[in-house]
Amino acid sequence: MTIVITAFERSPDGGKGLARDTRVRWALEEVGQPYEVRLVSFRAMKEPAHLALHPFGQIPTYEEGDLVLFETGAIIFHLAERHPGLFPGDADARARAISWMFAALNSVEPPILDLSIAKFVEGDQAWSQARLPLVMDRIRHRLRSLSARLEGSEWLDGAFSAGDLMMVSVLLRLRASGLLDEFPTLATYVARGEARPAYKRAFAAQLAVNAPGSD
Ligand code: GTB
Repeated sequence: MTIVITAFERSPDGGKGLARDTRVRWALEEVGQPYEVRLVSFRAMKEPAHLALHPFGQIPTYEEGDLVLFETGAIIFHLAERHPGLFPGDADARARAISWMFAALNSVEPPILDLSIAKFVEGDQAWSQARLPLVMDRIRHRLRSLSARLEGSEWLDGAFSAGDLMMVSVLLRLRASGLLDEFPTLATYVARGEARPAYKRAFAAQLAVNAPGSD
């Protein structure tokens, strides 16, 4: 059955791989599943055909026959359950990998999103500059704990898992802020994720769509 995901027709990041289809592409590459991509414009995302797939009118979505999924956490969880490569065989290790997926999405990503909102959505507000140090410190607070836990290990819990895929994907968004470089353990961890052949294939595939001049 052909797997079809959706992605931006043209990502605002110009191919840096920060839009969330990249993490789904990465998971598909890790488990060796071929997939097709349907590109959608910002307008098409809010039209009924796409809203039937994604209630909030966003990307990415995932279609596999009659199954339609949204939310990258759910999509990657589904792939990890159905195919070898992203969850460990041992039941307890699998449960811990799931903890790390949730940690990435619920504990680490929210303060990082706050920074994007503070810069790009609220940036023209009079109070925006004054709030930035506070937002950055909330991120540092999380990164400090994560870095301490990761110290001396390649991955979060033994072998690479969907937990690492999600955590690296979330952390990648910090690179431009310079915050990642304050935590060398995390910067090396992210680089380790990016060095995986599956990540490289996923990155190249989104770049082919989004790089300037790639019409
Ligand atoms: N919780 C959902 C998930 O994990 O699937 C969040 C999905 C989401 O935020 N999708 C974004 C979207 O569709 C794209 S990834 N936005 C359009 C809209 O809401 O109308 C977020 C994103 C967009 C662009 C960049 N960038 O250019 O750097 C980075 C991340």
